[in-house]
Amino acid sequence: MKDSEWFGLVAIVAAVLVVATGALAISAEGVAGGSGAAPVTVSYLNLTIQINSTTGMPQYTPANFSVARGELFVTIVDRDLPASWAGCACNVTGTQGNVESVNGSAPVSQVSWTAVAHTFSIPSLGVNVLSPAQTTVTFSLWLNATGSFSWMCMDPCGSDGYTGEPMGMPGYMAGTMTVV
Ligand SMILES: [Cu+2]
Repeated sequence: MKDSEWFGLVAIVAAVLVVATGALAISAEGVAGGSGAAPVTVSYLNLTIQINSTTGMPQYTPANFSVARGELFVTIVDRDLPASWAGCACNVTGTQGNVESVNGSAPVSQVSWTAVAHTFSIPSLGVNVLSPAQTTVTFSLWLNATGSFSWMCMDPCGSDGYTGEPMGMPGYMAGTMTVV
């Protein structure tokens, strides 16, 4: 091998190493959600929807909660009855894969409007999850930013549809998710 060929080979190997190192750095950032080498934080949130025995209105518990930035696994246990929301497009959005699971089902991107009782929606994050009556819903969110995010139920579950209680009522069908 001539000297010029040898130097050429060394240059090619060096270039390949540079490219490979760059790819590793990119994938490590991807796994950590763009925050360098920091480990991914995984947290869990359990929400229940049941009829408040005093007011007789369906209520999310808890309504105000804190979660960690990173990957969040959410479970909603819905003990209410269906609302027969005829205007519902009932598409799942903003969750990982834009899907949810109902009673442990394979992931679904849509739920029948005849089954839905409430939603868990965070408009500022594009999140919309349908909660069918008498089911357990599971889904996951990727939370990139800290801060306070308002959530609400978009299903007209109020006494007179969209405006009556408990629609929009803090502590019942609306609240704040704080990401720390
Ligand atoms: Cu509701």
